[in-house]
Amino acid sequence: MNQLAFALPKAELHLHIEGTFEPGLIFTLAERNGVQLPYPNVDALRRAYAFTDLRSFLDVYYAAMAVLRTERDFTELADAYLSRAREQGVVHVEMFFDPQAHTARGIPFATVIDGLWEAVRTSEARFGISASLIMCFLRDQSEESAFATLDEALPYGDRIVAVGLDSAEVGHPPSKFRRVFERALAEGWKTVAHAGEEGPPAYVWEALDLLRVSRVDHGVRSLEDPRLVARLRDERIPLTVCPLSNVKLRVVDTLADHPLRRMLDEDLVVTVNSDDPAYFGGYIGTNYAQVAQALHLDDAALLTLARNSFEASFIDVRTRDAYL
Ligand code: ES4
Ligand code: ZN
Repeated sequence: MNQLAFALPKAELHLHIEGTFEPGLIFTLAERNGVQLPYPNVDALRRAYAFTDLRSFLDVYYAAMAVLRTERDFTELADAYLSRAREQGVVHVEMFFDPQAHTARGIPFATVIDGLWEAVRTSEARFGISASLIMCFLRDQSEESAFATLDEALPYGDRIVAVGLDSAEVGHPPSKFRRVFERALAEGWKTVAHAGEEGPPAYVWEALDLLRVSRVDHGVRSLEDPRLVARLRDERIPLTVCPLSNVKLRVVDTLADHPLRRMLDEDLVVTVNSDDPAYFGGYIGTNYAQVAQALHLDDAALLTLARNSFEASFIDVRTRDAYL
């Protein structure tokens, strides 16, 4: 076991809090809230984790969320993650949440953000992990729905560090949300976007040029475009790569085929993250350990990944420099 992979202090920058929902907690909340899941028990749910692509994962991911109903549910979800993250070396986390996946089911925006915020605001004191929230728009929903979500978030502006873009990528290019992101930037939020996971390099260009992203989530397909690689390197635009996710969703065949080492060799500001760890086979320390083994990364490479995570983070500059 690679001790350094777990012990290294690191920032987790690509984590969907709804993707940390473990089967045990899913069924506890289903029972407490009287919600019937389409799976009879934990074993049946786990058998549904044989994904063939992003869409097949998202179907299960959104189904499980149906049991999240109260402010307390959202607090317990985030607490369950935060209370375990330190053993993975996490000292800072910027967590995504998907408000539209909840408001579309009739859960008020305030329930979601108040519940998550209760965990996030007390995380540093309780667990020694600074935490912040990135609000994602679902790209397979309309621009109008994204604008409505942005409006609902305005009263909570200072609880949100950035806005992002996630869910089914192909057919929903960043350009669809150019005007939403312009408004978010005008409101003072930073921007990020999933791009180049299943979608082409053109989507990464759009995320940079139209959405003005501070970093690219996934971005692994950027390697298909040498001009894009040069741009990412020259402007030191970070990529939040999620190796175990890429294997589970068949973006790559095996970890040994993962482009992470090539990305490091190209001097890209690449980071390693866990995406939806309850579904993809491991949290961030496990991601570090498994890529180290599969790609023969030495301790210096792991250190580079951890340093990159702080450079790529939205931690305020003086706190961040202490980690670098
Ligand atoms: C996601 Cl792996 C991934 N890709 C896109 N959207 C997502 N939402 C949660 N996990
Ligand atoms: Zn993701």
